[in-house]
Amino acid sequence: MKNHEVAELLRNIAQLLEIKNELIFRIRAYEKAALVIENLDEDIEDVWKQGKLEDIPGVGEALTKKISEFLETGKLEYYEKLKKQVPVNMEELGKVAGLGPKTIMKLYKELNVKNLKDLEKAAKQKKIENIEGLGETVEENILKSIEFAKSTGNRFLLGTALDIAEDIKDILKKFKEVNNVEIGGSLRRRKETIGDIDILITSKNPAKVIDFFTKMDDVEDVLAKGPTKSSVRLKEGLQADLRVLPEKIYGAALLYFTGSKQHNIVLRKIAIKKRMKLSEYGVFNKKTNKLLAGKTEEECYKKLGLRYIEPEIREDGGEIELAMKNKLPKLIGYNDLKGDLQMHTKYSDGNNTIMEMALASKKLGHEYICITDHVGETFKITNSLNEKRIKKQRIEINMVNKKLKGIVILQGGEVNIRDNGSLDLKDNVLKELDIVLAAIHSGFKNPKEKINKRIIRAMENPNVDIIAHPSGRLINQRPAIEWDFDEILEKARQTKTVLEVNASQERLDLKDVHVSAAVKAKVKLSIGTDSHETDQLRNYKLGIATARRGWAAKKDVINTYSVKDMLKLLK
Ligand code: DGT
Ligand code: CA
Ligand code: CA
Ligand code: ZN
Repeated sequence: MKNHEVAELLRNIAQLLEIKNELIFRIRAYEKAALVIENLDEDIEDVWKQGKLEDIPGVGEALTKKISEFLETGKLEYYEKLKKQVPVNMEELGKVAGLGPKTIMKLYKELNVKNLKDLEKAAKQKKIENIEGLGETVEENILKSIEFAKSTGNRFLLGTALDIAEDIKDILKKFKEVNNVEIGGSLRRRKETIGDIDILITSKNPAKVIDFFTKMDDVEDVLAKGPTKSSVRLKEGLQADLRVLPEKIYGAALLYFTGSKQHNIVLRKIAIKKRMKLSEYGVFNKKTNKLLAGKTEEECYKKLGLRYIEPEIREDGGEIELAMKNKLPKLIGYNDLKGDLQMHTKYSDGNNTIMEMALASKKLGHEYICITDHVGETFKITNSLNEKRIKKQRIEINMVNKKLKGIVILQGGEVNIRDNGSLDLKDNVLKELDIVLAAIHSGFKNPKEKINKRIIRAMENPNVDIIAHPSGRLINQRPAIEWDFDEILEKARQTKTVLEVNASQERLDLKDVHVSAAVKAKVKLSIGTDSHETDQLRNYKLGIATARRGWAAKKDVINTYSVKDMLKLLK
C-alpha cells in the first residue's frame, strides 16, 4: 500500500507551504488529506485505479490530479518545484526527530539554519536555547538525534547489501575464468549494517576477472584497478572490493578478509604463541617461513589448535576460547525453521491474501505459518481487526487450511500495547486467537520505568504469547526504546513469554546482543518476518542470521519445533 507514502508527500508539501507563509487553509487542506489517507481502509492505488480519489473526504480536484501524478510517475512536479523555492533543506531537517516545520522556520528566521550542518553548529554553540519557545531541552534533543543520525553513517541494511552481493556473486560465478567466489567481510558475518562488500575469488587468470568485474552493468565508478585487486562503486551507492587469489591460500585470505578485525588480532596472537605466523597469505612456521596451512579456513583454524568457527560469531566474544576447548555450541541452522510466526495480509495492512501468503510460504519450505494481522479496538492506523472481522478471518483461514495441503495456517494477531500497558483488545477475544503478539507502536520515548511497566504488564497477561519487535528500533531511522532489558528478560522467563527476533530488513529486533542475553537467561525466541507481502517472506534468513550472531541454538527458537510442539511451548 502506498497510503503512507502519499500521506508523507502531502505532509511534506504542507510543511513547505508553512515555511513559505502560505495561507493557513491551504496548508490545513494538505494536512487533513494526509491524515485521512493514512487512516484509509482501502489501498489508495485501488481507489485511484477505480477513479474514485475524489470520493475521499478532503480530496478535491486539485489533489486528485497531484496524487494521480505521484502514483503514476512516482514523482510530483509541483513538489519538486516547491522544494527549489524554499531555502531550507526540509527533507534533511524534517528527519531530525522532534523538529516540526514551525521550529524549522523559527530556526531559519532567527539563526539562518538551512541544513543539518547549520543546525548542528547552532546547537553546539548553544544558540538554540536562547530562542523563545525552544530552550535547553529542545537543544539537547536536537544534538541527541543528530548524534544518532551520525552514528548510523552511510551503512547499508544487511538485507539490501546481501541482495546486491548475491546478484554479483551469481554473475561472477557464471564467468568462465572464475573458480571460487565467496563474499567476506561484515556481510559474511551477517552484521546488521554493512560498510562495503568484500568479494574473494580464485582464478588462473586474475587480469581477465578484474576486467570483467569492472565492466559489470551495476558498476557506476571504478575506484581502483590493479593486477589482482579492484574497488568499484555500485549504482546503489555501495562500494565493492574484489580480490583474486591463488587456490593454495584461499582459506587464509577468506579468514583474514571475513574478520572481524578483533577476531583476527586474537588469532594472530595465538599463532605467535605457537611459534607461527598468521596473515592473509597463510599460516607459516615462524623460523623456516614454511607454509603450514592456507587452502581452507578449517585447515588454518586447525593448525592454530582451534575448531572451525562460524563467521556470524567471529566477533571476539568468547568464541576463540571455546573453539580451543572444543566447546562451541551448535548454532541454529539456515534450514532449521519450520514456520514463520509473523505476517500481515490484506485484512490489516498487508498486500496479499491469506491464500497467497500461505502458498508463498509453502514454496519456501515452511510447515506452518501464523497470520498475525493487527487486531484492536482503537489502534486504527494499521486497519486493525475488531472482534467481528477476526471471526470472519477465522472462517477464511479454515477454508484455506482445507484447500491447501502440506502447510498449517494458524490465526494470530498483533495487538498494540497501550500507553498504560493494557492491550487494545478484550481478553475474551484475544483468547480465541492461536497466538497473540503484543507490541509497542507509540510512546517510544517513554522513560525507562514507564516502558518497562508497559511491557511487563503486557507479559503478565496470560493471553500474550510473544512480544513482537521488542525494542522498537528501526535501523538507521529510529533508536531503540530505553529499557531495563534484564528486568524484561526476568519477567519473560517467569511468565513464559517468548521474545521475537523480528526479521524484517529494517528491524532485526531483538538484535544480536539481545539474543545473546535472552539465550543466557533461558528465554525462548521466535522468528517472524513481519511480512506485508509475499516478497518479504524470504527475510526469515535474516532472522536466523541475527539469532546465530546471538549464539542461539535450534532449541532456543520455538518455530524450529513442529507445530504441535511449538504450540505446547506457549503459555
Ligand atoms: P564493514 O565493511 O565496515 O561493514 O566491515 P568489514 O568487517 O567488512 O571491514 P572491511 O571491509 O574494512 O574489511 C574486511 C575485513 O578485512 C575485516 O573484517 C577484517 C579484515 N581487515 C581489514 N583491515 C584490517 C586490519 O587493519 N587488521 C586486521 N587484522 N584485519 C583487517
Ligand atoms: Ca566490508
Ligand atoms: Ca572492504
Ligand atoms: Zn508491529
